[in-house]
Amino acid sequence: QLNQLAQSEKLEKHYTHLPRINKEIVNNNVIDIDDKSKSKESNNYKNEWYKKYKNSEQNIKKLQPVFKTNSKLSKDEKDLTELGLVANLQEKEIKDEGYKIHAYNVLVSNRLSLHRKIPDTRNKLCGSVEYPLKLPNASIIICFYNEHFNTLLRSIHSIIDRTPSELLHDIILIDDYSDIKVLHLEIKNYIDKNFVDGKVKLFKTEKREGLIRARVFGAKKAQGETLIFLDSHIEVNKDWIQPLLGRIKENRTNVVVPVIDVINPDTFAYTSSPLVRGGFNWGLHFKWENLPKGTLSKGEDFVKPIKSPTMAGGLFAINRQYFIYLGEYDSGMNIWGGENLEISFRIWMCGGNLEMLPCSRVGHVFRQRRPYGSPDGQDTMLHNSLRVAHVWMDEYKEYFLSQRKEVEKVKYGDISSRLQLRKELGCKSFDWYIKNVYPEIVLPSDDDNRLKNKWAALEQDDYQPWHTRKRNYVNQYQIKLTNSSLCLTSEKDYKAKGGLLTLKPCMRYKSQMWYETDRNELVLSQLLCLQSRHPKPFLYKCHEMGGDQEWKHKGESGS
Ligand code: UD2
Ligand code: MN
Repeated sequence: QLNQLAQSEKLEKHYTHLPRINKEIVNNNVIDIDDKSKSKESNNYKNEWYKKYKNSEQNIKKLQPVFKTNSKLSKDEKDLTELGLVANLQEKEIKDEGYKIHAYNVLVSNRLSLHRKIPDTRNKLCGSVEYPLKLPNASIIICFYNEHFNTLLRSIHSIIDRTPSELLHDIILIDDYSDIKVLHLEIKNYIDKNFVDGKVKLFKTEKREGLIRARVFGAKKAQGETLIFLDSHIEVNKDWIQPLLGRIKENRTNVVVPVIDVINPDTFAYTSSPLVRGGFNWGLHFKWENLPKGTLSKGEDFVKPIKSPTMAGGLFAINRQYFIYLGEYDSGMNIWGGENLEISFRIWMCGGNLEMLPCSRVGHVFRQRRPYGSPDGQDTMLHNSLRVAHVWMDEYKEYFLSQRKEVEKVKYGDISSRLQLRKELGCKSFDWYIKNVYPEIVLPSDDDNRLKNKWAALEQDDYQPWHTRKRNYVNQYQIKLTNSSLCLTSEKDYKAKGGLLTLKPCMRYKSQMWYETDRNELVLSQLLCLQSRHPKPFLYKCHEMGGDQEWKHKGESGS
């Protein structure tokens, strides 16, 4: 019976994973399974192995999986489960498949509560900010395409758990014609069972529209005074909505975004993001950017609205009428990309105001790759960016076009209605936008050196927050006081934040070995950064923003 099973395709797949797991568990006990598995007899061998261990109490115990998720297994498979094999392997499959389809760890997501607690990442001062008693309500629009069930549900529950119900008009889910057909049904069932007040609504597009048209489709279903767009893999944080609605109440032309915290795609750990603003480069990629010097000089600056030249795109709040007045989105744009810069330029150039609100925090799963393409294989980012350039960028569009010679022949569709919109709204020029909203941007005509850096940045899709990117170490050394044999050493525990630094004989202690990173930081034990502060430097959490954690070598000698 087992032999039969082993031949079935499914188990074959399972068996191929066996050696790796066994090696860990059986551990030198009898045999090196990894080696044998490479031999021609590996299948026989595995069966032998299987028989041998099937009845070993001791090993069965060791092989117990962390948990079992196999209500659907056949009886034979259940036998294997007793051995701890199938469940483990199933988990591996779930995880691998999950990465393929969603580009994040669904296994971890499945294990987490749909109501899990997340750290309150706001500045302490946010707790004492007061908002008007009567805030406008919101329709929250979430479009999804093949989203992972539990992750989507956690997004919804986090909203319901952390939004005052009188402010939540409804949550409008738009299934953008997901290929995973059961998804729609499962969500519908879940909604019918769990959200009986009818505040969570589910719609489906008639064909795959892409996130831009799907959002417009959703906005047309909405009746709330404001619209809040969110991605389908997010968790909102404490009191996230009040700052957004408060600011829109002050003036309907305020379009506001929360700080986007990071949900790690592999671990689902929720961490705080630093205060940065949105910019872009001439490849028309969104990028995060340091705040202009002096923006955060007083305590209160950490809770005040911060003007941002662009938004990342996924998460923002806007008065519903104003969204319509401003021309919704460019529905000639396909699937993904470019709409974030388009709406940002449009907001600024046509009389609006785009801001980030530090006291509103929403976590987002930043994945390393986008797990889907466009049905017809179009490079939608390029297609959409061409529309942005031709409608909004006036003479500045040359900076974009000249970089990508191959784009001359690329068709980008009819843009006449968007040009018309620009005229009707009486929008300002792109030159005005650059000079007044984003004067810090480096123009290609600026000096050579800056140009070089800029070119390097061009191809990069830059929306991953800086601090989640891998830190690259370029060097490791001791820091020696000139003409002495004393080295910069962290006192006591090098893991202690705020730790003091002293000079001690150079001994290559762990507390003396500094890593230099490609961002000119000096990191001790791959953990804490050297930060300058009067009257002497100390160790602090790496904030990845340069400034007081940026150290440069002097002149030719490099000292
Ligand atoms: C970022 C934005 C995203 C969007 C995009 C540029 C954040 C956190 N995310 O990329 O919102 O502005 O830049 O276009 O700022 N979706 C559909 N139909 C599709 C494809 C995607 O409904 O055909 C959904 C998808 O399930 C998700 C949302 O649109 O909920 C955004 O897609 P994404 O998460 O792949 O985009 P992201 O975060 O990489
Ligand atoms: Mn996203």
